[in-house]
Amino acid sequence: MMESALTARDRVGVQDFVLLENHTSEVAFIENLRKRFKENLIYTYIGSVLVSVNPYKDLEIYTKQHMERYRGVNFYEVSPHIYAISDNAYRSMRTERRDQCILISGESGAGKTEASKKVLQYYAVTCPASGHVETVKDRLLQSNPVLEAFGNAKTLRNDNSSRFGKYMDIQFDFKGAPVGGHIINYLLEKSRVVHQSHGERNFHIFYQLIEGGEEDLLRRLGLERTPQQYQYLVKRAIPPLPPGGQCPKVSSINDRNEWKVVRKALTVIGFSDDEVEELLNIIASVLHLGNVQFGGEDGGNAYITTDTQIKYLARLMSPLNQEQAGAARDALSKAVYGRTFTWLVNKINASLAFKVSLYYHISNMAGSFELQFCINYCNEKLQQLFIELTLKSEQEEYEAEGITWEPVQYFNNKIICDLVEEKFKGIISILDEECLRPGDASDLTFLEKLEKTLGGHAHFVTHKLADGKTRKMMGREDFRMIHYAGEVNYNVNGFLDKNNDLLFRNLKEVMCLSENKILTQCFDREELTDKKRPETAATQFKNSLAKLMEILMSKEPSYVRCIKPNDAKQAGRFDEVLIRHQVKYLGLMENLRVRRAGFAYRRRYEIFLQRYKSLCPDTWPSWDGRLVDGVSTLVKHLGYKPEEYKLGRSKIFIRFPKTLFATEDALETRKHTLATKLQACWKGCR
Ligand code: AOV
Repeated sequence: MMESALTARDRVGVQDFVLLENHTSEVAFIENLRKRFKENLIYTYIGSVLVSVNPYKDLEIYTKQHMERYRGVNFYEVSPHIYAISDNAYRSMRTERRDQCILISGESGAGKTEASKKVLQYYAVTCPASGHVETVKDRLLQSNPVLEAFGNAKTLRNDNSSRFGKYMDIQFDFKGAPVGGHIINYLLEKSRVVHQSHGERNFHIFYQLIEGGEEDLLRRLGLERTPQQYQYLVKRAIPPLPPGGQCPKVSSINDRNEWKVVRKALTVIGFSDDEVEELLNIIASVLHLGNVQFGGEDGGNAYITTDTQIKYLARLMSPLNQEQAGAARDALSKAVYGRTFTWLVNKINASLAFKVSLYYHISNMAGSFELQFCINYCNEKLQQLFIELTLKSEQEEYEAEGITWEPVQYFNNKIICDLVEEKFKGIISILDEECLRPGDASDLTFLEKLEKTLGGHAHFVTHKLADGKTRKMMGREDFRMIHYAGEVNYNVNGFLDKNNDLLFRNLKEVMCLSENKILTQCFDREELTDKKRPETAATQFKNSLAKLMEILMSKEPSYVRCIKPNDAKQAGRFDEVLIRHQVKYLGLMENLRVRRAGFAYRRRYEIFLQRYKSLCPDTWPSWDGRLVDGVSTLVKHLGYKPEEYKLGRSKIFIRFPKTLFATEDALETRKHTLATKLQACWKGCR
């Protein structure tokens, strides 16, 4: 027997959270997510926002047939899908001629990278192509494995975690064919090059090269096929320091196969064999550099204990003590790797750039950043943008439809953004001030300054209480921020160093003298003569974030909010505590509240009429008059009360889900009765 609409809703929940009976209840929200997750329905909308729960298993929902199903179809007519978001953005770009962006957010392992790949694949398959466009499509797709090899690593939370922030533009010509692309990278986690936490790995490329590199290539690079040989890959514990990653093999990763994929991708993107060799030379040098060990002389100066050919290091580093020499070596490795990564991104960009007179962008942004502080600051900014734009688009729609706007109360997190970025008295300004101050500046003097300037701020807390007493449960080296998503403690240790991100001048000089063409591009001689102090890491990040916000504000956004269902990376496990936390931190309840403040449901007249016209004798089988009159006749016949709906210029707005459900149920009943009648008739005929 056919399942009624009511029982189907009981089983699989609603496909748009705005249709939840009790939209302010977090319990109902999570219950709906759970129902759908159990049925492998990983996607649900909040209006036009897509919420996605990582299934941790391959679902049969990304085939060519699925892509076709979403192509050119109205957003709400098919079940929620990343393809619907992709298609909708593409069509808005073409019909409204406005740049679009798709913003993907969520915590590590929630599925951001996968989602962005699905968007790319959708465009690669469904968009028209002509002439050189095929190569652009290929290059766009092939840029992924390359960036992942150099920018992703196994972490405890995700076997393929992006350790950098990514923003990608795809440019389309007036026919809607992708003709170019541009990638901006943010804050690569460089510290991973020299150290990884237990159970984590360095960037994939190191293992791929060692496992997959051809014999003669490895010989030229002086590499052995054993990761255990390399300090940066498997660090022995040197007391008091704990051991490093210790995790060269991961069951879910096949480095040898990946090597082949990456090597081929480099060629497709347009790297010559010589360039590839130079690139790999740098990767190998970093490994060799990591194996340079220092001992301590009686006088305290370092000497190199490892017998390698890198003699210059000895000369350069001998004025340093053992610890300083090690730190200088690591700083060099980080700088070399970090700059090479940026070079790689620029190189990919150059290969994607095509001059076209008319183009639009569809962009997406995913990622994780070096400093937790920067990640949280970025999230705070994105949340601000999100609420502003959601409110704005609601308001615009009401205005366009001629319906009075009912103001919505919401929490504006500007106060927290200001706390971080405001000139002179924001945390970044104070940090920079300490970094520039000669003399006794340290992480602790930075904390003191924060206390002096920000003590008493509603979103900033340290262990010091106003009356001079100390707050229990808080470390003396910590400050706490009350983010919109919750409280986070930050330990100030290392803040100054990471922000300064300094590299000894003489090491820079050596790099400039290198014969490796990539390195000479990465280390510009002008840098040596430039008297100006380079911008600090936090300020660089603040500025690039401001630029990003500007770009995003100029586009029409779509949102994908990714949720990680459990920490074990297991299929079918729905960990409620973890999910509740993410629902909060992604601001989903607030988003739903804004979206539901006025009307739960809205549809264009023709779509509404088409779906429900059979429920009224006056509109069935067709309505010849004006659409708005047809809808009006229909809903009056269905018994809608005046306070339950409004008629705009092109759409009907329905205030409560129950009104719509009653109509849906009526439709199901009618279909069912019709089917029974037909069956009876059929039997009669036989
Ligand atoms: P992330 O991008 O959000 O983390 P990923 O996109 O790398 O997370 O997803 C983590 C893993 O979850 C992937 O490697 C897949 O195994 C699985 N996964 C994610 N989405 C899907 C899906 N739609 N279908 C099947 N499996 C999926 V990070 O880059 O760590 O912030 O830095």
